[in-house]
Amino acid sequence: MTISCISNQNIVYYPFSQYHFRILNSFKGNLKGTMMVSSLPPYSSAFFRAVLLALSVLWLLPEMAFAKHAAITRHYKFDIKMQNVTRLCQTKNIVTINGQFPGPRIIAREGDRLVVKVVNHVQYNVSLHWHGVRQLRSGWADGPAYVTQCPIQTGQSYVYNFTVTGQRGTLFWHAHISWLRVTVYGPIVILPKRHASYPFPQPFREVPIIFGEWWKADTETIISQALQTGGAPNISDAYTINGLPGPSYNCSAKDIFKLKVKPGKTYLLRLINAALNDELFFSIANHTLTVVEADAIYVKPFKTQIALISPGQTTNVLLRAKSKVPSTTFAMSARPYATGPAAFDNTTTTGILEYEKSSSASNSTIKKLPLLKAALPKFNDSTFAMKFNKKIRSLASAKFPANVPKKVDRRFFFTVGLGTLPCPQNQACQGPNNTKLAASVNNVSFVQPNIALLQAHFFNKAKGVFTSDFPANPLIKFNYTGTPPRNIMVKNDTKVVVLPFNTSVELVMQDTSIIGAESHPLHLHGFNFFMVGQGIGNFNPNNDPAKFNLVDPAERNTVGVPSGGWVAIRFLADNPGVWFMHCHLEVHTSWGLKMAWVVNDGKGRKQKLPPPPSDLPKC
Ligand SMILES: [Cu+2]
Repeated sequence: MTISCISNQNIVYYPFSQYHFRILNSFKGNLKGTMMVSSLPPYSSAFFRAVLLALSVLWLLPEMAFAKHAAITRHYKFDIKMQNVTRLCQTKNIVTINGQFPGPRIIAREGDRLVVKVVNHVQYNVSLHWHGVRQLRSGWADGPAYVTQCPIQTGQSYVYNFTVTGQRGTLFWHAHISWLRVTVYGPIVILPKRHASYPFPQPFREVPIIFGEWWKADTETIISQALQTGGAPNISDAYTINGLPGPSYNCSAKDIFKLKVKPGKTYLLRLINAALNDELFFSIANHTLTVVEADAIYVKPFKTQIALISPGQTTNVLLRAKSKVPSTTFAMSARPYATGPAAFDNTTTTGILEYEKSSSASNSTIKKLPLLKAALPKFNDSTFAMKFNKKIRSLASAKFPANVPKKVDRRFFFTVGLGTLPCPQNQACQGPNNTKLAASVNNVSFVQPNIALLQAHFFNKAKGVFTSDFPANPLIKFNYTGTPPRNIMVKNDTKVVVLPFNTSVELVMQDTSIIGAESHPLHLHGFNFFMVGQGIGNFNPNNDPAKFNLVDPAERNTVGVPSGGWVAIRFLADNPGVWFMHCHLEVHTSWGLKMAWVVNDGKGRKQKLPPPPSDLPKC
């Protein structure tokens, strides 16, 4: 069982059996290792002297040090190691951080620097990604393997060093190589600057709720076999809430996430979808949720019974507990929103919302209360999906403006979807008509290079690694959401789009019906983008742009391309580096639904990517 609560003033963790956290009674204490008041360049001797001084100041005068918010550096140590974990009656050796599943949470305030030392003690190559963190001029810390870094090899380490600038809310971190993120993930909580308040009533407690996906079998074997045979990988056996599947699964009566609430209090639930391959509906029986934030950006609050959250997305919702203790408990359930042609795990994960009795009533005999079920939409409810996504709007206030690019320098139109690759000779393949299943962007199925794109770019060694001719438009036009063309073969290649610094980009992503229409949650590294439009069917460049919302569109890092439809986004390429963009359904990424943007340095001193840290892993 796991409950962990965070209040803005006082960080208090309630550790239960699965999810171990230190109890911290305020942000005065350090999280792990040292914390320092610093704006000095790291790793100089002056810096270390300053650290010692700062620590002694903190030790003697902690209150004074926090009289006003000073950005600090927070150190974490992540040891990647194997750990036996039992779920659904089966024990499995999984990759974890520090032996924890889900992994430890990272907490910072807006403006803080995070320094995470990652040491790899497992047989796999690993890299970690700080999903949604903008990584302004710190692209070397972004994490996708072979994009911004070579993976950390067994026995090696790497220090991820970055500052959280202009963001506050919920994000998460996860492994970014192969399918290791299936068990290697955890929350990132970014609190507002000290003395800054939320644009909504201060919740009584804050609770991360991280959804995951669980396979009984070894997922590295599953995906490597699927890529060999060309067929679809096996579906998962369960979904989890904070690592726990809940009562609808075999052997899981004790593996239930329980949230205890006090009547009348308001809770901020930090929802994170860390599942590999499934978008999820989430609902709490007989309770209304108020959505207040998405992807670490405040949104115009709206009430809903059901939230939809795609892999890679995070959503903060307020839950107001009923004023009187009810004589029932309430299911908190999640199950997939699934639109594709393939089989999917159609099971439901459930946690339990319980009300705490007042102290006078606590002596009465504890009886088992009935569990009220949560109602969820049908699996393919695209109408709900489209309506829900339309409700997500930026605050667009003076304090939290929506800086939507009004002029567009470059326009792109990308098809995203499935396709096939030829079966190698002397092999039988399990894709359609003896082919291998694949996926692509503008029919380019991305092939991972042998060294990181960012290294190749930074050291002017792109030759033989990537080419800069990623198509801005489909090379062959067809009725994208109608009858697919006869030839559905994709091309394997490593291509990027190169953008000058500060290019404002409009990108329309169009789902295709090749093999089957499907919703694709596309994730962009290094930027937030504005979702200015979406629609069903084929994008119409003559009529649709007039309907774009340039006033208060959602600002996100992951957006669902509607099944059989399109989405239009805008972003300003103001962050030099190489930025991965891919479907956050991991199976589609494995099949090649990914590409990268290269953003060149600008002329200004603060418009250039600094050189890599000396411990950047080698391939
Ligand atoms: Cu996809």
